[in-house]
Amino acid sequence: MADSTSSPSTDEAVQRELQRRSRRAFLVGGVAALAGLGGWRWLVTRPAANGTPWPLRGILNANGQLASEYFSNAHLAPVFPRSQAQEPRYNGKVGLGGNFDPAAWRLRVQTDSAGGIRALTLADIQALPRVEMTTELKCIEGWSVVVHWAGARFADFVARYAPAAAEAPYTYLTTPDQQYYVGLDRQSALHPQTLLCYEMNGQPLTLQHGAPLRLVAPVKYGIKYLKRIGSISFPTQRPPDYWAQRGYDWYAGH
Ligand SMILES: Nc1nc2c(c(=O)[nH]1)N[C@H]1C(S)=C(S)[C@@H](COP(=O)(O)O)O[C@H]1N2
Ligand SMILES: [Mo]
Repeated sequence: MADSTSSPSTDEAVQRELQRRSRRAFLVGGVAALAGLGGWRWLVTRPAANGTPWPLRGILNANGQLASEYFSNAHLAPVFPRSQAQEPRYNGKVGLGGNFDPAAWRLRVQTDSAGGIRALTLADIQALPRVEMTTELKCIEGWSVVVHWAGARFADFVARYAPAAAEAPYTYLTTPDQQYYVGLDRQSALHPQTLLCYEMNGQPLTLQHGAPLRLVAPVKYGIKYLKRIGSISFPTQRPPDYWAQRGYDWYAGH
């Protein structure tokens, strides 16, 4: 592609180049331009602007609405200083009813394609490497809030407890009563910022916010942050999704 021979060498040049293109042409051309700049190894060693290497940040800004599988796990959502973290509103309570006892809770995990199920405790999840991050929870209703989370990477959970699932094309999570359910593509599930969270803003999760365990996926809208996870499985077909069935985009990336 012609563009790859004239690699833009400054942030401004990249911006100008991006603006020159149509959105569709850009998605393809932008990736080619990055390849021309020397590929991902170069990209990820660039100084971060707002938590994301600057060439990619520019692209995300210019192209924020396109869910880009192209960027794979090099697409990181912005991170914020912990001091900016706030208490999110209690939003969405589907599947949070009933007489729920977090102490008796078990996470049911599909461990293999033959239908094997394993019941895990919160201690099992907390035994995985602990990750903390301060990211923005964005609701499709139009509000957003910066929150500090602690939990385990979903990718680490898969590697430890469902190794065969690492190659499964989809992940499916439901509340214990199966009233709320979320489907994720494999790349989003294994994304380094996708966490199984047990703490919010330095405190154990409250019931309203999904105790004892919820999903947090900053590359997605809040509709995917399933609270009170009851089961996790790894289907080969695209699973249903509560909000996708009500007209929202199945991927719900941003
Ligand atoms: N079980 C369950 N999880 C859910 C929802 C829900 O209705 N039920 N709503 C989602 C939506 S739309 C958002 S924006 C976030 C809000 O999380 P919060 O209540 O911790 O702010 O939870 C998500 N997870
Ligand atoms: Mo939401």
